[in-house]
Amino acid sequence: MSALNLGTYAQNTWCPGCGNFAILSAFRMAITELTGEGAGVEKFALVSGIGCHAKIVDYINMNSFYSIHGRVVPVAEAIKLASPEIKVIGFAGDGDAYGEGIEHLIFAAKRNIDITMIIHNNRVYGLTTGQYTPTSPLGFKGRSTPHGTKELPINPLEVMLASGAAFLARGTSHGLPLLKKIFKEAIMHKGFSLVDVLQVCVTYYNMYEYYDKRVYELQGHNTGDYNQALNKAREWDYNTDAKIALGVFYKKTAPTFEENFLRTGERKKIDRDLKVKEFLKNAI
Ligand SMILES: Cc1ncc(C[n+]2csc(CCOP(=O)(O)OP(=O)(O)O)c2C)c(N)n1
Ligand code: SF4
Ligand SMILES: [Mg+2]
Repeated sequence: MSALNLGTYAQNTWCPGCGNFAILSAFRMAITELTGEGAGVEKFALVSGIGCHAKIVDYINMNSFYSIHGRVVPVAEAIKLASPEIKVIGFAGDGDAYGEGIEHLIFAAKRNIDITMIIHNNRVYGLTTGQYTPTSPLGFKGRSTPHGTKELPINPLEVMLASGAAFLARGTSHGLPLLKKIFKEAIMHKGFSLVDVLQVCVTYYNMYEYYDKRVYELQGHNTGDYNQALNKAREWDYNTDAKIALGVFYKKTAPTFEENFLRTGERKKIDRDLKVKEFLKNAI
C-alpha cells in the first residue's frame, strides 16, 4: 500500500494553500511507513473534532470517528480503554483542543493515557470564519475582535509540560519531512503524546512568512530534561518575534493510565472469580 492508497473519494473542501494539506500528507506517509506499506492499518483509530481540521478524517481511508467540538480527547480515551491494543490518534484544532476542550487535554496528559493528539494550531477559528482562539496573539484582529484582542495568548507547550505530558513536539505545515518524522515518533511513544503543528490558515491568518523567518530545528537538545524542555517551550511565547524551535521538546517513560486501569480491572475479576468458586464450594 502506498501513501496514496490511504486516500478517499471525499471531495476536499480546504482552501487552496491551507496548511492542513501538509498535515494530511505527512500523516499518510507516517502511517504508510509505520505499517510497512499498509499492513495492520486496522490497528489504528482516528478521532477528530469540529473545524476545518476535523475534515481530515474524511480524507484518510482508516477507521475513524468524527466527534464534536472540544471532545476529541474523551472519545479517543474511550476507544483506548475499550480496546487498549488499538493506537488512537486524535486531530483537533487550537480552538477545539486549547479552548473548549482544554480540561480534557490537561487530564489526559495528567493521567498519561496512551493516545496521540495532533493539534492543527492555525491560531484562529477557521471553520467559523476567523474569530480569535487561545493562541491568537495580543491585538489579533478577527471577526469577533475587529479592534484587536485585549488578552495574551496561552503557550500550549508550557501548559502541556506542566500537566505531565509524556511526549511533546512542535512542527509546522511548511516542513513535511520533519512533520512526518515527529508524527511517527509521537505515535510510537507509549503514553500521552501531543504534536503542536503551526498550521497556516491562508484565509484568516496567513503566517507563512512569519514562521519561515523564525523556525529552526532543535539540535543537541536533551529531550529527557524537563527544565531544558520548559526553557525551549518558553523561548517563543506565541506573541513575540523570538525564534521558534521545532522538533521533539520532551519525552519520558511512565506507566500509562490504561495499564493501571486494567491491572485494577484484572484484580476485580480475580476477586470475583474467587468469590464465585467459594460460593460454589459452599453450595455443594
Ligand atoms: C460544542 C460546540 N461548540 C462550538 C461550536 C462552533 N464551532 C464549530 S467549529 C468552531 C471553531 C473551530 O476552530 P478550531 O478548533 O481552531 O478549528 P479550525 O476550524 O481552525 O481547524 C466552533 C467554535 C460547535 N460546533 N460545537
Ligand atoms: S479557512 Fe483556513 S484552516 Fe480552513 S480550510 Fe481555509 S485556509 Fe484552511
Ligand atoms: Mg483553528
